[in-house]
Amino acid sequence: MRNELKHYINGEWIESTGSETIEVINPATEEVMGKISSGTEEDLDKAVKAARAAFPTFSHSTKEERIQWLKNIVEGYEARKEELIDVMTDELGAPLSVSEEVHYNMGLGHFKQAAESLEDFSFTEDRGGHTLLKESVGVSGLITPWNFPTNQTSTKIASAIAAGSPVVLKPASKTPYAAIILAEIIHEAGVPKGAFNLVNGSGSVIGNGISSHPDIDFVSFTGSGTTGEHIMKNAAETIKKVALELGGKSPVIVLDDADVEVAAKTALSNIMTNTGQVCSAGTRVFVPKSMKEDFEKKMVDLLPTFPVGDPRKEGIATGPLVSKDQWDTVQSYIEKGEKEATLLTGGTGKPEGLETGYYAKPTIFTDVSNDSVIAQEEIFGPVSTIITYDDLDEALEMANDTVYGLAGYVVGKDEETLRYVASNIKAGRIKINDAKTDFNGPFGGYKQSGIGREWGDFGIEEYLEIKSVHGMP
Ligand code: TAP
Repeated sequence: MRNELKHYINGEWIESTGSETIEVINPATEEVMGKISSGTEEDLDKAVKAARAAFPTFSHSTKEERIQWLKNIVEGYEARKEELIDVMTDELGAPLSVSEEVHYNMGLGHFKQAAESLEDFSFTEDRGGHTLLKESVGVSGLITPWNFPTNQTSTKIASAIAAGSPVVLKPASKTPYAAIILAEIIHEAGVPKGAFNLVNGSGSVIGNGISSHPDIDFVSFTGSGTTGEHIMKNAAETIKKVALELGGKSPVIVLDDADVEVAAKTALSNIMTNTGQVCSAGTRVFVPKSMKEDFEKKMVDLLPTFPVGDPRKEGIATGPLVSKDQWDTVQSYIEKGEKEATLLTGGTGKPEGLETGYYAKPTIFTDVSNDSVIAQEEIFGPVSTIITYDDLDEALEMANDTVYGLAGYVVGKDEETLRYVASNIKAGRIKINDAKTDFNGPFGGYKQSGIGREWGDFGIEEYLEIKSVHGMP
């Protein structure tokens, strides 16, 4: 049992002022893997006070000091690689290979990138008639979800350190252990006391408390739209700056010159990686009518190349969903889909032989209408929807006909058409064919997918205020 009942406040691990705890469940075994303490408002208050006290010095730390802290974190993070991989497999159910290649690497990438971005970052700029100063935004509250335990926390923490903003982090209570290891790494890295604080607990107490705390200046939240809306309303009371990274229902546009196999693999990897629990997942696949039968057949034929099963077993690509709640949600969408569209493969229930654990059947719907529920609402599971089109502009119109705008994918060959699609999808991030991810590429959404951008130099800007000085001597 992994019982971690302390919070990290002002450079120390301290007991919670309350006695309540939250159980953490391993989604592959359905067993309790440990407990965390359910923090109180008093705990949060202590953390905010520590961050506030750290602010004057931390916000005036030099670029060189911040780069050194980030580099120390990178070193500590690498030293604890096996542990991080192991814990994310247990708390999230991510297959060991995914814990390493996706989760571990993304967390590492953000710390490395922040150090690199800082090298060229200017906190002072002479703009002719005035001088621009970029100063730390103040105390930041970070609220993170369970689907990427190191990625979501690391991008926020790395940017905040780079900007000299002290933080209070509340990680998702379903996946708190990777964040606890991160706190230990940050402690060892020599980050000044009070500059990083971690308070575990529920969204309704600690998350809610962060968004309404009068002494927090900025809230950076990643998670569901409903919670995002709640946070924005709370933050309005003290006119806090907010950054929201919310959901998506991103399109994959398959062009008529695309290789069918490459396109089918792209569509599958979008719903199978992290069991489809990815805000930027391409879950609406737009396919030319002439390609429909070939594409459907390829998707079904290639599905076994993403084996579902025990995340600790070698060769497994897709693990269980994170929780019973998430499993129930996915089941209810599959039920809806069976009424709205044609079920190509999958369906409700658990895959054969995987009765224990929150495993869902990878499910593909075809003959889907873009205005159906399964094409408009975020499912957050291994469910894909195929929508056919006659001409590309019609596909783009449907692709943009959503309240979301987080990401978009395009698969094909003609360069001019690829550029045309990339500039006409209304979303914050576009991926063309199998392009590699650049950690300096801003991440964030148009429309109801959010406000603000994370990652790299744009991520650092979120934790800064802008001041114009006229007549600087
Ligand atoms: P949320 O409730 O939004 O959880 C995200 C974070 O917000 C967690 O740390 C959570 O704490 C906290 N939180 C919950 N209620 C809060 C409140 N009233 N005030 C402030 N913070 C609060 O998401 P969920 O329930 O875990 O997942 C539900 C759905 O959200 C999923 O099915 C999926 O569609 C979507 N989702 C999207 C994303 C991304 S990356 N866009 C990530 C996760 C989920 P606790 O962990 O203690 O509840």
